[in-house]
Amino acid sequence: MTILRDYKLSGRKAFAVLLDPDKVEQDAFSTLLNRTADYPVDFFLVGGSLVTDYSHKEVIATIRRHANTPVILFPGNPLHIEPSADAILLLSLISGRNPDFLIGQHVIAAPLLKKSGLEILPTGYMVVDSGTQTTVSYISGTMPLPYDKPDVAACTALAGEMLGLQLMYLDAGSGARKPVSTAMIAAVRKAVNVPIIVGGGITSGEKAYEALKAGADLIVVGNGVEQDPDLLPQLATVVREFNQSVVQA
Ligand code: 1GP
Repeated sequence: MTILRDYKLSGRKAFAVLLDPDKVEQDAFSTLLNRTADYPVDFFLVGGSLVTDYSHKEVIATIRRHANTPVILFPGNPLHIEPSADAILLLSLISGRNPDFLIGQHVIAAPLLKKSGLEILPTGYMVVDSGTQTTVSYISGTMPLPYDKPDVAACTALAGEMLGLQLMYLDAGSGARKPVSTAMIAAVRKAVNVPIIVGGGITSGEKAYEALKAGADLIVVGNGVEQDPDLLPQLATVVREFNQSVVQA
Protein backbone atom coordinates (compact mmCIF):
# COMPACT_ATOMS: atom_id res chain seq x y z
CA MET A 1 0.00 0.00 0.00
CA THR A 2 2.84 2.43 -0.56
CA ILE A 3 1.36 4.77 -3.19
CA LEU A 4 -1.88 5.37 -1.32
CA ARG A 5 -0.25 5.52 2.11
CA ASP A 6 2.53 7.87 0.98
CA TYR A 7 0.07 10.08 -0.84
CA LYS A 8 -2.27 10.32 2.14
CA LEU A 9 0.62 11.04 4.48
CA SER A 10 1.93 13.81 2.23
CA GLY A 11 -1.37 15.72 2.56
CA ARG A 12 -0.54 17.38 -0.78
CA LYS A 13 -2.69 18.23 -3.75
CA ALA A 14 -1.45 16.47 -6.86
CA PHE A 15 -2.10 16.04 -10.55
CA ALA A 16 -2.04 13.08 -12.87
CA VAL A 17 -1.82 12.83 -16.62
CA LEU A 18 -4.08 10.21 -18.19
CA LEU A 19 -2.58 8.42 -21.16
CA ASP A 20 -5.07 6.59 -23.34
CA PRO A 21 -3.14 3.75 -25.06
CA ASP A 22 -5.22 4.32 -28.21
CA LYS A 23 -4.24 7.94 -28.50
CA VAL A 24 -0.59 7.83 -27.71
CA GLU A 25 1.18 8.95 -30.85
CA GLN A 26 4.87 8.42 -30.48
CA ASP A 27 6.13 11.97 -31.17
CA ALA A 28 3.58 13.81 -29.06
CA PHE A 29 3.96 11.20 -26.33
CA SER A 30 7.75 11.56 -26.16
CA THR A 31 7.49 15.35 -26.17
CA LEU A 32 5.01 15.21 -23.30
CA LEU A 33 7.18 12.80 -21.33
CA ASN A 34 10.27 14.94 -21.91
CA ARG A 35 8.42 18.00 -20.62
CA THR A 36 7.60 16.22 -17.36
CA ALA A 37 11.31 16.51 -16.50
CA ASP A 38 10.76 20.27 -16.06
CA TYR A 39 7.15 20.12 -14.94
CA PRO A 40 6.82 17.00 -12.81
CA VAL A 41 3.62 15.02 -12.87
CA ASP A 42 2.68 13.19 -9.67
CA PHE A 43 1.18 10.13 -11.36
CA PHE A 44 0.52 8.74 -14.80
CA LEU A 45 -2.79 6.99 -15.28
CA VAL A 46 -2.90 4.54 -18.18
CA GLY A 47 -6.14 3.23 -19.62
CA GLY A 48 -9.73 4.08 -20.41
CA SER A 49 -13.13 2.41 -20.51
CA LEU A 50 -12.61 1.18 -24.07
CA VAL A 51 -9.29 0.56 -25.77
CA THR A 52 -8.77 -0.97 -29.18
CA ASP A 53 -4.98 -1.09 -29.17
CA TYR A 54 -3.89 -3.16 -26.18
CA SER A 55 -0.56 -1.41 -25.81
CA HIS A 56 -0.56 -0.78 -22.07
CA LYS A 57 2.72 -2.65 -21.66
CA GLU A 58 4.50 -0.62 -24.35
CA VAL A 59 3.08 2.67 -23.04
CA ILE A 60 4.31 1.85 -19.53
CA ALA A 61 7.74 0.83 -20.85
CA THR A 62 8.03 4.18 -22.65
CA ILE A 63 7.04 6.07 -19.51
CA ARG A 64 9.69 4.15 -17.55
CA ARG A 65 12.37 5.22 -20.03
CA HIS A 66 11.56 8.90 -19.39
CA ALA A 67 10.41 9.21 -15.79
CA ASN A 68 10.30 7.63 -12.35
CA THR A 69 6.71 8.75 -11.89
CA PRO A 70 4.37 6.08 -10.49
CA VAL A 71 2.10 4.49 -13.10
CA ILE A 72 -1.47 3.64 -12.11
CA LEU A 73 -3.78 1.60 -14.32
CA PHE A 74 -7.24 3.06 -15.02
CA PRO A 75 -8.93 -0.06 -16.37
CA GLY A 76 -12.17 -0.64 -18.22
CA ASN A 77 -12.17 -4.40 -17.68
CA PRO A 78 -9.86 -7.24 -16.52
CA LEU A 79 -8.15 -7.40 -19.94
CA HIS A 80 -6.49 -4.10 -19.04
CA ILE A 81 -4.51 -5.54 -16.13
CA GLU A 82 -0.80 -5.02 -16.80
CA PRO A 83 1.63 -6.13 -14.06
CA SER A 84 4.39 -3.71 -15.11
CA ALA A 85 2.39 -0.78 -13.70
CA ASP A 86 2.75 0.16 -10.05
CA ALA A 87 -0.87 0.17 -8.98
CA ILE A 88 -4.42 -0.12 -10.28
CA LEU A 89 -7.59 1.80 -9.54
CA LEU A 90 -9.95 -1.03 -8.64
CA LEU A 91 -13.03 0.84 -9.76
CA SER A 92 -16.43 0.19 -8.32
CA LEU A 93 -18.89 2.11 -10.49
CA ILE A 94 -21.02 3.38 -7.62
CA SER A 95 -22.82 6.01 -9.69
CA GLY A 96 -24.40 3.15 -11.64
CA ARG A 97 -26.60 0.19 -10.85
CA ASN A 98 -24.97 -2.42 -13.03
CA PRO A 99 -23.80 -5.29 -10.78
CA ASP A 100 -21.20 -6.30 -13.34
CA PHE A 101 -19.29 -3.07 -12.70
CA LEU A 102 -19.95 -3.15 -8.96
CA ILE A 103 -18.69 -6.72 -8.33
CA GLY A 104 -18.91 -8.97 -11.42
CA GLN A 105 -15.77 -7.82 -13.24
CA HIS A 106 -13.94 -7.72 -9.91
CA VAL A 107 -14.57 -11.42 -9.29
CA ILE A 108 -13.03 -12.20 -12.68
CA ALA A 109 -10.12 -9.84 -12.04
CA ALA A 110 -9.34 -10.85 -8.44
CA PRO A 111 -7.04 -13.85 -9.08
CA LEU A 112 -5.20 -11.95 -11.82
CA LEU A 113 -4.76 -8.97 -9.53
CA LYS A 114 -3.49 -11.17 -6.72
CA LYS A 115 -0.88 -12.67 -9.05
CA SER A 116 0.08 -9.30 -10.58
CA GLY A 117 1.63 -7.80 -7.46
CA LEU A 118 -0.02 -4.47 -8.33
CA GLU A 119 -0.97 -2.20 -5.46
CA ILE A 120 -4.75 -2.21 -5.31
CA LEU A 121 -6.47 1.15 -4.91
CA PRO A 122 -10.15 0.48 -4.08
CA THR A 123 -11.95 3.39 -5.73
CA GLY A 124 -15.55 4.58 -5.80
CA TYR A 125 -15.99 5.64 -9.41
CA MET A 126 -18.69 8.25 -9.99
CA VAL A 127 -19.45 9.26 -13.55
CA VAL A 128 -21.09 12.66 -13.72
CA ASP A 129 -23.39 13.84 -16.51
CA SER A 130 -21.72 16.60 -18.48
CA GLY A 131 -24.30 16.98 -21.25
CA THR A 132 -23.18 14.28 -23.66
CA GLN A 133 -23.17 10.53 -23.31
CA THR A 134 -19.72 9.32 -22.34
CA THR A 135 -18.01 6.13 -23.49
CA VAL A 136 -17.99 4.82 -19.92
CA SER A 137 -21.76 5.29 -19.53
CA TYR A 138 -22.43 3.52 -22.81
CA ILE A 139 -19.99 0.66 -22.21
CA SER A 140 -21.11 0.12 -18.61
CA GLY A 141 -24.81 0.53 -19.43
CA THR A 142 -25.21 2.96 -16.53
CA MET A 143 -26.70 6.40 -16.07
CA PRO A 144 -24.31 9.08 -14.82
CA LEU A 145 -25.00 11.16 -11.72
CA PRO A 146 -27.07 14.25 -12.57
CA TYR A 147 -24.74 17.24 -13.02
CA ASP A 148 -26.66 19.54 -10.70
CA LYS A 149 -27.36 17.12 -7.83
CA PRO A 150 -24.42 17.53 -5.44
CA ASP A 151 -26.40 15.92 -2.63
CA VAL A 152 -26.83 12.69 -4.63
CA ALA A 153 -23.08 12.64 -5.28
CA ALA A 154 -22.36 13.27 -1.59
CA CYS A 155 -24.61 10.41 -0.42
CA THR A 156 -23.12 8.12 -3.06
CA ALA A 157 -19.59 8.92 -1.92
CA LEU A 158 -20.56 8.55 1.72
CA ALA A 159 -22.01 5.09 1.05
CA GLY A 160 -18.85 4.19 -0.87
CA GLU A 161 -16.65 5.29 2.01
CA MET A 162 -18.79 3.31 4.46
CA LEU A 163 -18.30 0.26 2.24
CA GLY A 164 -14.55 0.68 2.62
CA LEU A 165 -13.57 2.35 -0.66
CA GLN A 166 -10.42 4.37 -0.15
CA LEU A 167 -10.58 6.89 -2.98
CA MET A 168 -13.48 8.64 -4.73
CA TYR A 169 -13.18 9.53 -8.41
CA LEU A 170 -15.60 12.12 -9.78
CA ASP A 171 -15.36 11.92 -13.56
CA ALA A 172 -17.20 14.04 -16.09
CA GLY A 173 -15.77 11.73 -18.76
CA SER A 174 -13.01 11.98 -21.28
CA GLY A 175 -13.28 15.19 -23.31
CA ALA A 176 -16.28 16.44 -21.31
CA ARG A 177 -17.54 19.86 -22.39
CA LYS A 178 -17.68 20.98 -18.79
CA PRO A 179 -15.93 19.58 -15.73
CA VAL A 180 -17.61 18.37 -12.54
CA SER A 181 -19.12 21.39 -10.76
CA THR A 182 -17.36 22.93 -7.81
CA ALA A 183 -20.63 22.57 -5.86
CA MET A 184 -20.53 18.81 -6.34
CA ILE A 185 -16.83 18.55 -5.44
CA ALA A 186 -17.45 20.62 -2.30
CA ALA A 187 -20.43 18.47 -1.28
CA VAL A 188 -18.42 15.27 -1.67
CA ARG A 189 -15.50 16.85 0.21
CA LYS A 190 -17.81 17.62 3.09
CA ALA A 191 -19.22 14.09 3.09
CA VAL A 192 -16.07 11.97 3.06
CA ASN A 193 -12.52 11.92 4.41
CA VAL A 194 -10.91 9.81 1.68
CA PRO A 195 -8.93 11.54 -1.09
CA ILE A 196 -11.05 12.83 -3.98
CA ILE A 197 -9.91 12.46 -7.59
CA VAL A 198 -11.54 14.79 -10.14
CA GLY A 199 -11.23 14.48 -13.90
CA GLY A 200 -12.94 15.05 -17.21
CA GLY A 201 -12.99 18.34 -19.12
CA ILE A 202 -10.23 20.07 -17.15
CA THR A 203 -8.68 22.11 -19.92
CA SER A 204 -7.11 25.07 -18.13
CA GLY A 205 -5.16 26.01 -15.05
CA GLU A 206 -8.18 27.98 -13.81
CA LYS A 207 -10.46 24.93 -13.95
CA ALA A 208 -7.85 22.89 -12.11
CA TYR A 209 -7.51 25.60 -9.47
CA GLU A 210 -11.29 25.79 -8.97
CA ALA A 211 -11.50 22.02 -8.50
CA LEU A 212 -8.64 22.03 -5.97
CA LYS A 213 -10.18 24.94 -4.10
CA ALA A 214 -13.51 23.10 -3.92
CA GLY A 215 -11.82 20.12 -2.30
CA ALA A 216 -10.31 17.89 -5.00
CA ASP A 217 -7.05 16.23 -3.96
CA LEU A 218 -5.91 14.81 -7.27
CA ILE A 219 -6.69 16.33 -10.66
CA VAL A 220 -6.66 14.08 -13.74
CA VAL A 221 -6.08 15.58 -17.17
CA GLY A 222 -6.03 13.65 -20.45
CA ASN A 223 -7.30 15.41 -23.57
CA GLY A 224 -6.23 18.82 -22.27
CA VAL A 225 -2.50 18.06 -22.22
CA GLU A 226 -2.71 16.18 -25.51
CA GLN A 227 -4.26 19.19 -27.22
CA ASP A 228 -2.42 22.02 -25.49
CA PRO A 229 1.26 21.46 -24.64
CA ASP A 230 1.23 24.61 -22.48
CA LEU A 231 -1.31 23.11 -20.11
CA LEU A 232 1.27 20.86 -18.45
CA PRO A 233 3.37 23.77 -17.07
CA GLN A 234 0.17 25.57 -16.06
CA LEU A 235 -1.08 22.60 -14.07
CA ALA A 236 2.29 22.02 -12.43
CA THR A 237 2.36 25.70 -11.38
CA VAL A 238 -1.23 25.72 -10.12
CA VAL A 239 -0.72 22.60 -7.99
CA ARG A 240 2.65 23.78 -6.65
CA GLU A 241 1.32 27.23 -5.76
CA PHE A 242 -1.79 25.73 -4.18
CA ASN A 243 0.35 23.51 -1.96
CA GLN A 244 2.63 26.43 -1.04
CA SER A 245 -0.32 28.63 -0.12
CA VAL A 246 -1.69 25.92 2.18
CA VAL A 247 1.69 25.57 3.92
CA GLN A 248 1.96 29.38 4.39
CA ALA A 249 -1.61 29.82 5.64
C1 1GP B 1 -11.38 10.78 -18.15
O1 1GP B 1 -11.00 11.94 -16.12
C2 1GP B 1 -10.42 11.54 -17.32
O2 1GP B 1 -11.77 9.60 -17.54
C3 1GP B 1 -9.74 12.66 -18.06
O3 1GP B 1 -10.63 13.37 -18.88
O4 1GP B 1 -9.50 13.58 -21.09
O5 1GP B 1 -11.30 15.18 -20.41
O6 1GP B 1 -9.06 15.27 -19.33
P1 1GP B 1 -10.08 14.41 -19.99
